[in-house]
Amino acid sequence: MTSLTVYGAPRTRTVRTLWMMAELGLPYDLVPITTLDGGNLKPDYLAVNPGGKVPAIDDDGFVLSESMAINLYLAKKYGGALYPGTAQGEARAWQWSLWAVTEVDKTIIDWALHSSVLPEAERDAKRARAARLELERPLAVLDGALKDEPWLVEGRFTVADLNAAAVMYRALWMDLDDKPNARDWLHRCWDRPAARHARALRE
Ligand SMILES: N[C@@H](CCC(=O)N[C@@H](CS)C(=O)NCC(=O)O)C(=O)O
Repeated sequence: MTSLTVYGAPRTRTVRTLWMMAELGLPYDLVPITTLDGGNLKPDYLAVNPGGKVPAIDDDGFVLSESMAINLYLAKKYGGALYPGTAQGEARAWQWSLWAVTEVDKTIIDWALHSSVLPEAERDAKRARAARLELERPLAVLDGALKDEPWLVEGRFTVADLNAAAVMYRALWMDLDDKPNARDWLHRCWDRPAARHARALRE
């Protein structure tokens, strides 16, 4: 019996790992590491992830950080059909995961912070508008990829969808009416029972 530990807190990017864990239905321990009290920078946690960021996992002694890599690893090892079945499908899952963290992650958080999350006095409407504008191209790419397909890879829900939709969590509150394929896909992903569970932990 392997032992799996997740380090982090649901209100952070750890929610991406918690969603995957819920999809897998495996038992795991959650070690609460929060950035609010600086727990992520304490020596005990820096020994797990020297970068001091959450999430990280320990799978029976194999320690891994980076939310996208964690989910790709977990899906490949434990996920069955959650992991694409061909080399091309696998490469697409990497593509969408890297797309999500390089093209979307920071910008969508910036958009969320300055359009709704920060106290009103700290919001910068210009920054929110700039972030939304920057998201236009990646969102159009996503919308186009989903034009004739309900899922990103191999015609079924896989880690590619999970990773991309998890990074796009904040877009659940974005007006995507001009990107209906992306909008419907995002809600399809987050409507899954495992996603709802992770979201309930987060919210
Ligand atoms: N690329 C990393 C980013 C992780 C990340 O930035 N996590 C935030 C919490 S949401 C964190 O730990 N921040 C602490 C810090 O920057 O000191 C991933 O996807 O896992």
